[in-house]
Amino acid sequence: MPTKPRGASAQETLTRDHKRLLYRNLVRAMTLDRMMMRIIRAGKMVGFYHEGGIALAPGVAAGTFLRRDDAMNPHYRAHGIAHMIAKGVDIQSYVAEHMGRVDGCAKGRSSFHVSYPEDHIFGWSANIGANFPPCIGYGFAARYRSTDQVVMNCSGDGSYQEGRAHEALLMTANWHLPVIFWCENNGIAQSSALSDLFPIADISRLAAGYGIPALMVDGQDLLACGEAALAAIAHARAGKGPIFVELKTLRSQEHNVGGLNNEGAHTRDPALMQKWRDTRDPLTLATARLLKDQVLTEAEVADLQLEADREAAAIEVHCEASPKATPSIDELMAGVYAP
Ligand SMILES: Cc1ncc(C[n+]2csc(CCOP(=O)(O)OP(=O)(O)O)c2C)c(N)n1
Repeated sequence: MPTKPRGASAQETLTRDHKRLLYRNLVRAMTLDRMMMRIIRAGKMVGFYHEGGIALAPGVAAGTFLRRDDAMNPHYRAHGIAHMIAKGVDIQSYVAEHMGRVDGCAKGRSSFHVSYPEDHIFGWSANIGANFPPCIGYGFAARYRSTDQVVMNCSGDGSYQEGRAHEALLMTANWHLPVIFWCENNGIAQSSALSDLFPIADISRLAAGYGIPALMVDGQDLLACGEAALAAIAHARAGKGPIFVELKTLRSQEHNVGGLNNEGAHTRDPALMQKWRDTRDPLTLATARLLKDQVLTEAEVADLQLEADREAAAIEVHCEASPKATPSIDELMAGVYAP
């Protein structure tokens, strides 16, 4: 059993349909992540991009089993593509936004600082840790209104250096709020190794200090991530308060493309990153497992990849055809709040 519970009682089992859905979402997420890399390298993207690479299984699992009315803060890696595809967001408007087109979800004005209120995805920012205070509010609102909504609060290990993270752990625990702390721990925060930033290797051990139960899973194992998501959602939805899930994953490329820390500035050994790509790719691992367990056939695997390739190609064509955003000053100011 890849999921190692620590104080968390909820255990859920994935059905055959769950496994097929997780797999399809991972194929789509990894295919669209590669498309985003093609677009930025072709100079067609506004702003920059943080490639997901082989770290997208946690994001897929985080979104796949949520209801539309559950709140989610996606992790910024791959700009939340995995999380949002899995939750059911119209990803075409997201790609158009990155390309500065009028069909974008914010009419091409925001790069990756977006929100999808109708999907209960609250706006997120490049400010690491900014997600924590709103997740307390969403959790409080769910409890105050006596709904069974949950809050999926995704972020990396780097965010847990922020005081706001610890305030959120304390307040959600104290008030028994339905918040899932989904920590995608890739062992590095931009260019700083986890071992230089934390006295402990397992971030989920922080949860015990706040009386919050925790799970720790292999983030390269899609099914383990899926089981953890089911268990965490069941826990929060049942009114048992917050839960912490740490997913140990891998960043097999540099921090971002298009910004200061762009390609060519190596912070990790390129040979090690290649080794991870060769041996720890979550899609390769999930394909082998699901074929062996006869959950999928070779023909279905090929069809799902073809479907994802077609989806990516259609999105790219649509976004290229969408007019470039050239907002007037009045339009630009319309969405700005200044006290
Ligand atoms: C408040 C704040 N401090 C610093 C930064 C610069 N910064 C951008 S990404 C990042 C690392 C975040 O770490 P993690 O969430 O683990 O993401 P990873 O790099 O592993 O994808 C930092 C420090 C920032 N964006 N916001």
